[in-house]
Amino acid sequence: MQSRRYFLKSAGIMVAGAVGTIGNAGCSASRMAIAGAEKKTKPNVIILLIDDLGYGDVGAFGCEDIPTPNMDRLAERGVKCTNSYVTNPPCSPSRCSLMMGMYAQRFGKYGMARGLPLPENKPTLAEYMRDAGYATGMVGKWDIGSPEQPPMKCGFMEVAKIPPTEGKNRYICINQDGSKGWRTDIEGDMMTDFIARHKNEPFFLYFSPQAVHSPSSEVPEELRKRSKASGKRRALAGNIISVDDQVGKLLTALEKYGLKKDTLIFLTGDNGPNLYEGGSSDPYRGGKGYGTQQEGWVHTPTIISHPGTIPQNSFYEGLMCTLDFYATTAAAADIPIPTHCDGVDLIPYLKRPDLGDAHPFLFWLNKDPTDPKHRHLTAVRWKKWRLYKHKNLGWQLFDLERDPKEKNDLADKHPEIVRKMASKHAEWAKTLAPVKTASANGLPQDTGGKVPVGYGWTYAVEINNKV
Ligand SMILES: [Ca+2]
Repeated sequence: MQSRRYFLKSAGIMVAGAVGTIGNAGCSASRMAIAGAEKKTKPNVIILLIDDLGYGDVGAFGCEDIPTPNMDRLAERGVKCTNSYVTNPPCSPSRCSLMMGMYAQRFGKYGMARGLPLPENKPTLAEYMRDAGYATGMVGKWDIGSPEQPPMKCGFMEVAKIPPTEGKNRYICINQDGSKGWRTDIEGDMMTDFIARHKNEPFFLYFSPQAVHSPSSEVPEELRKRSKASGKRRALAGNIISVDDQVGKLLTALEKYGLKKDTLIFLTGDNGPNLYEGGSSDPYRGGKGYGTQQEGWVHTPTIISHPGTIPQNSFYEGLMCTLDFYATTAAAADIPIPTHCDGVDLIPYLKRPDLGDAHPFLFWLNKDPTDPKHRHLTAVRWKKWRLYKHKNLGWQLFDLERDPKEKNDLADKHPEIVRKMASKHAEWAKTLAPVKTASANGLPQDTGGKVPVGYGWTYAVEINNKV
């Protein structure tokens, strides 16, 4: 079987050869040929993917009880995206679809399906950037692909090892000198270490911390006491504040190295807030846990910043999703958007919000038979409407502008809108691959590629030479 690495070499040639015919704006075969010579003009790209971050849990999006001054600062130097979505909730499918830039159902992943491989015949975003001459690094949680697809084999040249944790804790770690460390802090330090070492070349960094995934019970009092949140939300608030501290470290590092204008940053959540931890999707309803049927499970707080290139202190209300990060990153690096991508380059929309929705329609279809039923989801977004299929009552229609909490079902009042949106969903569903479950394919259930445990970095070149 052809290896991913070998395939990519041929895929790269294929893409370069196709440039002239697909005619991407701003990209030409001659530019591709001299890509090495223009290295310094290519922007760095950083994706900050925060686990279970709720729309109502960030100051820039209206949260009042948890201070997030650094995320808010990032929003001030960029665009707040107020209708940004995850099309494939929750953790694993969300990350797989982001890394491939395509609906995960196109490769058979209709739900968690941990262990199901990423397609071998299409480059991941990291592979694509690596092959375009970028230094690629990853810090944090992976939860993508099969056991044979750790990040080092999916395009990341450097992967931060996960420090050993104390007992069954997820956040309280043991440092090399035996002292205790806070995982989010350590991840933030690895992020800035990567930037320090690659500041003189274009880099692609994927920062995907463990936070703010449960359990927030490990959050120390010095973090908890920095918010006004109360009840169980107080611990979660400490977790969010710790992530915000890392965003602060990042912004300081970029300023220190003079990279502020040379760096495109995306910040978003991998799915909505964990309601059991006190997370909020306000003004919407729903989230992870008992709110998976509502808007809040998939509507995430997204900030995109690239000072000097896209507007600052601005907002974009059009429909968009994390599938767009791949296409936007490729376009920013001045390389063609691969044909497998379902996403679009967002930059023109962020520059000119009057262009409207980046996607006329967005679709959801979670139906992995090995997932709990509450995680099954069929829905469509179009203009201000959300069409959602209730398991007993059929299609329900909500006007999210007037009714963000989805209390008034308007399906009977607007049957023509229901028909239109439902038929678009059916058309889209016909283009997808059949459902694949991890276990039915003889794959280990609930596993996937792993990040090595230890201190410092794992280098892909070492791993791949061993195989
Ligand atoms: Ca998650």
